[in-house]
Amino acid sequence: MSDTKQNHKRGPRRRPAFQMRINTKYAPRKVADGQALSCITGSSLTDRQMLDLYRYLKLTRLVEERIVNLYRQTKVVGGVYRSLGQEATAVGSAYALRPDDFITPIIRDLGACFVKGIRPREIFAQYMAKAWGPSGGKDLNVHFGYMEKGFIGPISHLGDMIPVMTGILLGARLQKKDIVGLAYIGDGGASTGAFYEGMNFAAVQKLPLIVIAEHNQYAYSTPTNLQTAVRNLAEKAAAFGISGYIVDGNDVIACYEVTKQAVDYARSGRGAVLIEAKTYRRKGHAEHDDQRYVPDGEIDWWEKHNDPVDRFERFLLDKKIATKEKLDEITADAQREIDEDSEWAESSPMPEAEGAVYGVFDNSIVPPAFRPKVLEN
Ligand SMILES: Cc1ncc(C[n+]2csc(CCOP(=O)(O)OP(=O)(O)O)c2C)c(N)n1
Ligand SMILES: [Mg+2]
Repeated sequence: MSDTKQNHKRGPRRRPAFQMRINTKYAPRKVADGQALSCITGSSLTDRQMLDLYRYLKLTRLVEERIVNLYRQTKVVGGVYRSLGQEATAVGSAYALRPDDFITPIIRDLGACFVKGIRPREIFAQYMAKAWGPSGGKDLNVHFGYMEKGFIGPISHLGDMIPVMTGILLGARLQKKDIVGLAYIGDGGASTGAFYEGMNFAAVQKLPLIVIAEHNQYAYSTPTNLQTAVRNLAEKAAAFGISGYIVDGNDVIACYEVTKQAVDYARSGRGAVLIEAKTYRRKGHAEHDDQRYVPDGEIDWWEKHNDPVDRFERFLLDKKIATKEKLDEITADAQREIDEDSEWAESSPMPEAEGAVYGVFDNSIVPPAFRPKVLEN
C-alpha cells in the first residue's frame, strides 16, 4: 500500500498538540547581590532614539507630577491615575510602532500617548475638562481618543477594548490597510470575558493584534494571585494558540525590543501576540487610594531598586550614550514645556454648555424637525 493511500485511510494528518511557547528572552533577569539593575544591551536603537525614549519617560513622570499638583489645587475634574514605576512599559512598547499603527491605552499608559504624538497641553486641558482638551471637556478625563494620531480612547469597562481593537484590525484588513494594533490591559482586565473573546477572535483570524498585559501586581487592592491561577499572564496565550512573551516591564529597551519583534511578526501576517510586562504599581489605584493593603516596605523596595527611569539613566551613563549634563538638559527642556503647557491649559476656556448636545449623534443627518432648538442657532 502506497503512503498516499495509507494517509487517506487514516484521514487527515493530525496536528501535533499545541506546545506552550513562552518566549522569555526579555524577561526580568536576576542580578548578583549588591549589583544595580540596568537595561539590556544589544539593542537596535540608535543613541538618538535612546535619548528620545529618555525624554518620553521623563515627560510622563513630570506631567503626572504636575497633574497631581493641579489635583491638589482642586483644578482637576475627576480622578488621577498614575503610572509611577510603569512608565517604561508604555513608552518602550509604543515606540516600536509606526505612526499609522493604532493603540488603545488604559490608565497607566500616558507615556504611550506622548509617543503617539499628543502634547502635554492637551493632557492638562483634558484633566481640567477644558474646551480645548481632546474630548472638549466631556466624559471622564481618561476617556479620550485621537483618531488622527492613532489612538482609540478607552472606556471604563475592563477588557472591552480588546474586541474593539480586534474589530478595528478586521476592518483595516477589509480596507486593505497595513496597520498593527496595540492594546494594553491590566492583570485584572486580563481576567474578564471580553479579553478572552477578543483575543480568541483575533487569534483565529490571524489579525495583527498585540496585547500588552501590564502585570503591576494589583487590581484596585486585589493582589494578582487572588484573582487568577496562572503565575505568568503570558501563559494565557496557550488558550488562544498564539505566542506569549514575558518582558521586564521596567526595562524600556527590553519593552521596545519585545514589541518590535511582535510587531514584525504580526505585520507579516502571522497573527496575534500576547506580551506580559512584569512591573509594579507604586501608587494606589488612584490618588485617593492610600495603599494600606500593601505590605510594609514593598513600595520602597521597588522605588529604590527597580525604578525604570533610574535604570535607564544608569544604562545611558554607563554606556556613555549621554553625560549627566545632557540628561539634565533633556529634563529641563521637558520641564519647560510642561510649565508653558500647563499655563496654556489653565488659561484656556471651559466648554460652552450648549456643546453638550454635539458629538452624541451625527447632527448633520438629524432631520431639522427633530433637532433640538439649540442646534438651529
Ligand atoms: C468589567 C469591569 N469590572 C470592574 C471594573 C472596576 N475596576 C476599574 S479599574 C479596576 C482594577 C483594574 O486593575 P488592572 O486591570 O490590574 O489594571 P491596573 O489598574 O492595575 O492598571 C477595577 C476592578 C471595571 N471598570 N470593569
Ligand atoms: Mg493591575
